[in-house]
Amino acid sequence: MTDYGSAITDNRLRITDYRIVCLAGGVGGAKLAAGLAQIVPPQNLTIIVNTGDDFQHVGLTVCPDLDTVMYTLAGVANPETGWGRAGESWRTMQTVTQLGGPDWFRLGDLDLATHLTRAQLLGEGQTLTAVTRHLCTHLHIQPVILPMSDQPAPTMIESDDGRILPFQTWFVRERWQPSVRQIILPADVKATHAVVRALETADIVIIAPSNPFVSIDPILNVYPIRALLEDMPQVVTAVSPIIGGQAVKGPAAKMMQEMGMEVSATAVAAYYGDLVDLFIYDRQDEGTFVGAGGTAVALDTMMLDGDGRLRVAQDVLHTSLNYLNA
Ligand code: FO1
Repeated sequence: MTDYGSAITDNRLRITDYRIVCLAGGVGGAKLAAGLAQIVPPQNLTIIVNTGDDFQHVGLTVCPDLDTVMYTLAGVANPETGWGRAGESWRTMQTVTQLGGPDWFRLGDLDLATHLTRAQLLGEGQTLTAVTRHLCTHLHIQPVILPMSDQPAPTMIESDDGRILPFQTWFVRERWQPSVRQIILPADVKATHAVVRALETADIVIIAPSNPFVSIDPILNVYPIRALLEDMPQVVTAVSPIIGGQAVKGPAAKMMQEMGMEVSATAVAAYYGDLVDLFIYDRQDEGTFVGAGGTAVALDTMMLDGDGRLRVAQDVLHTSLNYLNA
């Protein structure tokens, strides 16, 4: 059995020669993307981001996962919350609340500048892809960040009491407490040409340790992304978001319980199935992990700080390159 987890043994395998695509949702995806951006030349790194969490709020188009990835790569993300911007103030929305506006979704003053700029450019007829490129240019972000689609693709949550909730209503307003009966993804959402081209020319596709159900599935649900990964001649690597039976952040573990799944890296590997060539899980689960048929490698996958993000990105890339060139 090849030890894919070892450091690069063959110095012909230079990361800089490979095109990397990362599928990412919110915080976990943004952290790995930030680590990859420190290693992979910008022209060889594309991050495809979930837009199923996007919604209209106070007349603005809010794109939480795009913004979390952008802010993290720009080094301006709020480290406490994991979303929005660092050094934030809240005066505008506090005043909106005093004027009778909604108070359940906290938009900071600096963050509002992003939503205002996005709303203005969308209003001029620019696509979400073009608007994201505009924002990335002004945030001095070099890797390409792509929304999975330029069409709205709202993720809805069916709660166990039969309500169909818009994602942010479930996630923020109701603090992801309503038990999830199922996740409802839109039909007929198409990927942009830029997304298709990035996947068709990728050497390695990395599914980040984001929530498989509300961050990764909404991306795979966009036509023809899942088919492109299934037909991909190169390697598709997934990183488990579940470590030691827990989600590092967010509702993934609670959702797995509510949907009758075992809360484990093993269950995530089985859920992704043969879409994934290489499944990376945390060393904490080495004793209990049971593979799903593909290749699985245990690494230290905790990304607690900048160094952690760099280390995990390096290890995931090296493991993927070893697999690709085995
Ligand atoms: N999450 C919360 O739990 N409470 C909030 O008030 C909140 C505001 C917010 C504003 C901008 C933004 O980009 C994200 C925000 N989030 C908030 C997080 C957001 O709901 C999640 O990041 C994603 O939708 C799931 O990853």
